[in-house]
Amino acid sequence: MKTFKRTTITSALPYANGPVHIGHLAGVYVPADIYARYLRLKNQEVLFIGGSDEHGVPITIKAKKEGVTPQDIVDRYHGIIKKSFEDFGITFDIYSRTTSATHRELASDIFKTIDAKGGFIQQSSEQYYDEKAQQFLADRYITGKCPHCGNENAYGDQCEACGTSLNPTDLIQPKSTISGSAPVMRETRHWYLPLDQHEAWLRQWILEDHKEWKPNVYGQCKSWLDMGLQPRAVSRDLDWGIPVPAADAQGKVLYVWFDAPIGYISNTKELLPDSWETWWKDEDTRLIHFIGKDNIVFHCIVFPAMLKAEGSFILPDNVPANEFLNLEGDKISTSRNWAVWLHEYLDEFPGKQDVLRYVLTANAPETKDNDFTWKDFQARNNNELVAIYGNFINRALVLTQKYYEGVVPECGTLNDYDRQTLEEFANVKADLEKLLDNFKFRDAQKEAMNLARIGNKYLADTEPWKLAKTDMDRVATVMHLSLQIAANLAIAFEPFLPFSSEKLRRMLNLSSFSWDNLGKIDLLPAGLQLGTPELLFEKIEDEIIAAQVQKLLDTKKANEAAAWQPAAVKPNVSFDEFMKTDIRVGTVLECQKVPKSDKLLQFKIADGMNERTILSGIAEYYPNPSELIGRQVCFIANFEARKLRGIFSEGMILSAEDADGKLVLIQPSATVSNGVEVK
Ligand code: B3M
Ligand code: ZN
Repeated sequence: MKTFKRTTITSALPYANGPVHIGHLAGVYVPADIYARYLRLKNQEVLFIGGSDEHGVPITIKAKKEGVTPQDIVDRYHGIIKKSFEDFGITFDIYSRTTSATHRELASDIFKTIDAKGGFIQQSSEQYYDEKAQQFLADRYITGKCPHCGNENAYGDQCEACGTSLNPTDLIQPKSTISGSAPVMRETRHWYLPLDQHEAWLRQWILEDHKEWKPNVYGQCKSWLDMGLQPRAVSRDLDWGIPVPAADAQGKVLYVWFDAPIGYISNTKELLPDSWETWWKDEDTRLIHFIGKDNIVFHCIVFPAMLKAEGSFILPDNVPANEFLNLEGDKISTSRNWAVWLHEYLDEFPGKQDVLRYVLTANAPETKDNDFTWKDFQARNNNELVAIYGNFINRALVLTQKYYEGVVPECGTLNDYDRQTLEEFANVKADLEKLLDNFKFRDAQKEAMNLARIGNKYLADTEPWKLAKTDMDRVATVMHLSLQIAANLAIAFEPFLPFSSEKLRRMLNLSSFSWDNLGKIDLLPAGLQLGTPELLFEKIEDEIIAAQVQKLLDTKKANEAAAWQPAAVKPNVSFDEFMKTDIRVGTVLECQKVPKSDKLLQFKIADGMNERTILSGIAEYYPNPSELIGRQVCFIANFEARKLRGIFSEGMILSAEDADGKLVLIQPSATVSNGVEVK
């Protein structure tokens, strides 16, 4: 294994067309931050680069929808995203953006260098053009009928009804979303990166030289390479992006996936105008990309091919991509608002950044898609953070306060049980390193929690509160060791739970705070005055969780209502057939719930001739049935009588069923005589 002098860590640049949610955090930013913090604690040279991806078609579509400019959109979301990351303690050395001047210039320069070296080919192709709007249409700007499922509103790249990915030419009766007119085919020329020419070295570099990459990453690369690589267009006909720096490039910009990864480099350059090249060109620098699985091909194949074509850059040493995080069993979706947004979480759980960081790492989708549920969130908080880690720290500090006024007591002679406990955590440092070095953050966090378990068990077994009655020497030793374990926890958890570690560090008055100290038992000298004990974590009650679950249920309902479509019309009936159904108006005389039934209401109706009893399954929509007394309703008078729950129902009362399934009674718009016919 080659040793490196420094590490450049990048994390995917989120599109600045919406806020960030727990899926982003779990898949990319928390792992990248854990890694960056870990290396810094080890006193290694690290640079952690982030930023917003501010080009691309979705941003222009969002702008158009809102009647603002794309710049307005990215300004808004860049700010929100940047703040969310700061709030969650993601320690970027810089968080910049791809609309910066530095980026624009560097992306242009890299394009020019590759172009000058003959690293691109140009190809013509036919693409849809909107003659009315006088512009070429990106795939997303074309809608039409899906050839697979018949959905009338499929997009040029995908049908959202059946999930099939499409080409714009697959659409039946395509339409431009800009002018509404039917687009025509027109020839256009673009620059392509001839990936086919890079295939041989990519095969060697990934499949032979990087067998250590995560199986999900390696496997995806292998299947791309085995399918054979094709030239990829790196320019687009669009008016939002970085203009293609070449002759005859009017109206063309760099494809967003060409400029975005260069953002890593330009953000480094913005931060370190004089030394940025050390982080990107020196063979002693190790480059690590943290991304989600949908970005693997761009980071493992396309971007390396760009860097190679340019000629002066290093290639990534590893790309620890994660799979996806689902939310309560469903795919996270921005358009369906099926997400836990970071800025909303912080409003609703102020100060609880570490709880989310903990849960997301405990459930990180490292090897397969994983699920976030609020119940699990609560359980991990209450049963792990509070009951194990928090409880141990609290007992250690409160007892020290009680017996020694918060001063670290002298350690006496260790007994066998002390030694056995110390042995158990002697390996923590090595174990943690092995996991962290291999991007196994879930297991690493578990290991840190095990250390807290050891501490908890030590206190539970030694019971210093009982010893205090008989043997204060022994209490001193137990508390001394417990406090050393607490200090170790502050270090071990720092990459994962930085806010709590900071708090704990203050409470322990812990000055030597580095990874090297992990596993030592002399971190807090006897005589040291500790700070005031505070709770590290607090229990989260059922109501709080129920409210979050309800919020998601409301979202689901709203989505269903938005997606609602009227049922297809039934086959025609003749006038005579219709007249066979005898619909009449009557007045409600009595109305109550049928005992032991959630659904049924029992009505007594004045039907103009007599009174009749009708049962209707609308109880859940009318919680106060007596309110209905005196109302007029429509009912089918010649509906065959049926016995329900031992009661004869003589007719059927008419209701309309709303999009969300709710039933509402049909009532004449003015009072009429009981018994009149509805026709
Ligand atoms: N913006 C896609 C994404 O947010 C893209 C990543 C760019 S990384 C250079 O998933
Ligand atoms: Zn379809």
